[in-house]
Amino acid sequence: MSDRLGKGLPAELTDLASVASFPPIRSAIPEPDEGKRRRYRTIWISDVHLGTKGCNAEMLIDFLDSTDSETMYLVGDIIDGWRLKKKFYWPAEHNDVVWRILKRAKRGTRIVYIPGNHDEMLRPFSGMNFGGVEIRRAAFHDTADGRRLMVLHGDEFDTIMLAHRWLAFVGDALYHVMMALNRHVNGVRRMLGLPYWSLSKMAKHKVKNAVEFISKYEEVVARAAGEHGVDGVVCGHIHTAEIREFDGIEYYNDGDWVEGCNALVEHFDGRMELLHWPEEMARRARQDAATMDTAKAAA
Ligand SMILES: [Mn+2]
Repeated sequence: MSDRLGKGLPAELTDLASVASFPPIRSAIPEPDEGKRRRYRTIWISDVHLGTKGCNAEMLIDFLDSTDSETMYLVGDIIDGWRLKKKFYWPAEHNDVVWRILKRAKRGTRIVYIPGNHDEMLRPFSGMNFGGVEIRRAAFHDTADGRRLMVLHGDEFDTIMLAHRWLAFVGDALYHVMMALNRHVNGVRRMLGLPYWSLSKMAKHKVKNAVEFISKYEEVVARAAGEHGVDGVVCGHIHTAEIREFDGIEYYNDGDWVEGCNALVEHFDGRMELLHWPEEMARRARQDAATMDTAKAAA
């Protein structure tokens, strides 16, 4: 018997669909009303890695509950099919993220999902729509001020970057851990009268390479987009949020929801901005505290 759709539903997806109860019928964390949300013309998010412990789902839920847009691009690695295949992990908050995205589509947000390498099992469905979510291999976005941007996940350039590929796993976070470890180890060594150890040098060499890797990647992606005749490119994949320019081609990376918790947004006049959600949450907490103090003083 054939329970497979079209060209064949990949086994990973069948498993995922059955265990993750897609589509989720309700949200574990109640969604606040839509009145007070910040509205943008466009929102881009990527590298959420649902299905892994690294995913900052609660912060993403806060972001989704605080914002709205006419269009939202999911720029790949939203669901980590690789990791889910090895070890199944799907807490209620991860369902809540999916639920909120589908709810947005129902409310009228145009949702374009461009699968990445970790959710590549969805790539065969490019061109199809699921619950108001358009699956695309790549997309072109026209900004309010008339620029044309190419939107893709960004793993397309891994082959070009192959020589440095392993460095993609050596992120800033690891560097900071190494530096902290280095300080600690050398503090102890100094107390014991031992000479300085070279972990720091190794780490610095690695991070220098990591910085070069990121910069090179950004340039490769921007130049490739330039060859398509567009004004700029939006991608994700390397978990490093950035806005920069290479010879007149704009490069936008919307970051991730593992480490940085970033979103790229387009305002209604076409202005682009990178949001760092942990900072936004901290600012809101300070404002709430100030409001409480004012209320207390008035009472
Ligand atoms: Mn990726």
